[in-house]
Amino acid sequence: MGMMMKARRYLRGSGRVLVFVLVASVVWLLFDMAALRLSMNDVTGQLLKERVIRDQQLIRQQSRATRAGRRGFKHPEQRMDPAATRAAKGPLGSHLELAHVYRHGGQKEDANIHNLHLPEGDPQHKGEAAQRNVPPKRDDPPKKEAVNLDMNAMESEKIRGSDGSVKVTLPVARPDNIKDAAPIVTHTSEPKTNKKDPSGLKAESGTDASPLPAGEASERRGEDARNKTLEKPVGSIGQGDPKDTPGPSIESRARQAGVHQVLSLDLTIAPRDARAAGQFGQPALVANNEKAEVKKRWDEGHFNVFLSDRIPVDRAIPDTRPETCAQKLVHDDLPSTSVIFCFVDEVWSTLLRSVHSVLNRSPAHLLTEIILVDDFSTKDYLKEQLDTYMSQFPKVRIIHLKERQGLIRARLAGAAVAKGEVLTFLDSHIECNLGWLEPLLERVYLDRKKVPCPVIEVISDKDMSYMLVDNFQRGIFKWPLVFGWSGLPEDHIKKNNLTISDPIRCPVMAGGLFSIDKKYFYELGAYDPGLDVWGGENMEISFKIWMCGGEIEIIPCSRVGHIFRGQNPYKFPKDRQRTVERNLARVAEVWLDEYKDLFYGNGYHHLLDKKNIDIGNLTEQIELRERLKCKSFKWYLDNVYPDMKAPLVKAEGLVFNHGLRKCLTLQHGVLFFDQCDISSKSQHFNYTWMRHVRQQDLCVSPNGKASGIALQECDHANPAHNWFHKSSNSALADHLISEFVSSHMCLEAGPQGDSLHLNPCESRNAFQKWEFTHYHAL
Ligand code: UD2
Ligand code: MN
Repeated sequence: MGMMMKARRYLRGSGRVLVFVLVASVVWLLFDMAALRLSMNDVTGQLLKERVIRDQQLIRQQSRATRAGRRGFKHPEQRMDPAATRAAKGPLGSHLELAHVYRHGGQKEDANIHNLHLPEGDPQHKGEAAQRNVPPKRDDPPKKEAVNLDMNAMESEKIRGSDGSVKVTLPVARPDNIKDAAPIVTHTSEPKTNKKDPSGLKAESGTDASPLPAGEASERRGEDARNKTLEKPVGSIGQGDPKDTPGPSIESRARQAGVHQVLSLDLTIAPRDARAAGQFGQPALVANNEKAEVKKRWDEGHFNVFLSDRIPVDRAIPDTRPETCAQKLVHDDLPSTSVIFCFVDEVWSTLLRSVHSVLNRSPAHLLTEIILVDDFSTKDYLKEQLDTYMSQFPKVRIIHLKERQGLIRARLAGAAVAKGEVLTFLDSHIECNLGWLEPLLERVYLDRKKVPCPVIEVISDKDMSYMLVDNFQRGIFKWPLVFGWSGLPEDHIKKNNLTISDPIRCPVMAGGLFSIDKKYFYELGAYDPGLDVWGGENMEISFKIWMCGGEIEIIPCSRVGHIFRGQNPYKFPKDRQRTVERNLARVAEVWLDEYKDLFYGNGYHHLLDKKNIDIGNLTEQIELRERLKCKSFKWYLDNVYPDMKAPLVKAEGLVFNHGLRKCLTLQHGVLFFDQCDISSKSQHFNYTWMRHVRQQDLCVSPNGKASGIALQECDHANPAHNWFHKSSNSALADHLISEFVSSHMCLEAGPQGDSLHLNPCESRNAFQKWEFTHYHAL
């Protein structure tokens, strides 16, 4: 009782306050401790989280490193290592001599040029080299890699969430495509519902086109659009070219449209017969007792047709893209494309494999249609049998041309009926690789005047294996308009900080594989329809694109394999060589301006005599160039292909005579000798690609009578104006040998310096030795 009283007393007045403060302090202390514990938890949590993320990154890095090392097929990031960008030096195959090609005309070998060896001065073979423009192959042996790629192909699709975590989803393939041993017939990328949905947009919400689980896709895309616009879209990857820096318009387009990671679609991801020949792009083997059959069937396509027929038409191939490609962003509203294949007498299995690779590895909503243009093939299987087979794919349309048009006009026929916003041309013996289409369309989307080409990889003509090619390769040409591949100069890569996945500006395209905005294609006047059958059209479209405001690029994240053949497996309606050189002459006349001399002067002199060739009417092509206000060829060389050496003359300056020790002088229409004076215009002569020794319009030439020399107005068709000089390493290299007379006659100065005549050539005669001040191309 007393205790209670005491307590009550304490709880009265100031005592009450004291107790309250005490209790409050205790409670406060307790709270504080709890809070401390909470925040401790927070800190440890944060630390833990960071460690987990770090570990995750480490694991990811390690697995990437081991994968790259193990597989070898992927591009290691070793662009600073010159060996990585240098082409394989070895031969591609036993009968293919991959070497430095452009040796004609005594030019130095260019270690960066990869093509086939051309016999010197034999233009007939030049077309052949152009045909077999096999890109430089990587050293990596394909066999080992292919096996590992299999494992990679089976790997689940990884999607990076907005929180940076990596989510693993199911493989992209639809369940019905994973079934073992399903017949090829059912293996189509065309969902049945597509028949009812001609818009082809159905895939947007389904699992077909999206690597995300159904339902999540559209949601996630919206999220991507909001969160990822700050990241570089594919198209913004720079290469030191101001055009490639994303301007505000692209940024705002990105914000409006939304972006997503490139869809790495592949319906062959779970091949039904993993042990099938050539599966995963591995080399297929031929037994000894089958070799005769291989040989017998070779000429049907000028590659191993026997093996091609044995390999599944929907085989899997290794994903050879650089590592970063799968993470690249592309826009949600890319334009859709018509894929156009032209063919004449294509091998059945190769044609089918080409078509299946497009169906299986393209997002359905971006593929308007596939147009097959049969260029009046002679094979029966390319008629009804083909129509029947393709009828199961609603997107495939076939045009049978009524007469042979050649690939150029066949492509035009395909383009004329195409409904897609973009045209994508492909050869009929290719295999499109994973994620090949979106990176191409992205470039067109960013700028309709960009003409993107995939990296062309090599499908071996012998064992049908899928082979990786060197990084940083671009398409170039050498005179006389011979296509080839060349590695980007190392300092250019360094200066512009290029990575292996950045688009590469290309002076010319190989020709067979590219996407182009359809309207832009027609604005450019499409192809010159006067080009026949095969050859030269890649030069024409390349010059046209660059000179009339467009750009050609190779997109390393888009890869397509192609069978490079040793010979055209089809007949040419006219002589093959004449067809190709006629096409090239048309291109030279329309596009090369004064540089056409370099074309004719490097092995095509004979085309200058119009009696030898009818290149047809060029009026429309020349008018087109004027109408489009295209830039000059000089502009093209200076801006697009500055590393190309294109001197307008072979030599120039004073023409010094060794015996006389004086220089040739032309004054008031008279030729004589005088003391050499470098500043004297009357002593300045050019030695041209036409092999003229000329001052302005006047050419030094035999006067026809006796052995005298005269000045005549220069004429390309007159062989009397042509002189061989330094054309060989022979004892007559310093001489000026008349091309006009059959026996070797040389230009000789009279001993007193008062005459000039043609005399039989003598190697030691100093009065027959001449020297120009500057030699540009000898
Ligand atoms: C390359 C190009 C090719 C073309 C050619 C020059 C690549 C991979 N290939 O030679 O597309 O630019 O250089 O013209 O860049 N075809 C016809 N009708 C004909 C002749 C050919 O439809 O009269 C088809 C042929 O079936 C093939 C395509 O055109 O699908 C290209 O012919 P190619 O494969 O013989 O040319 P290629 O690869 O040697
Ligand atoms: Mn081809």
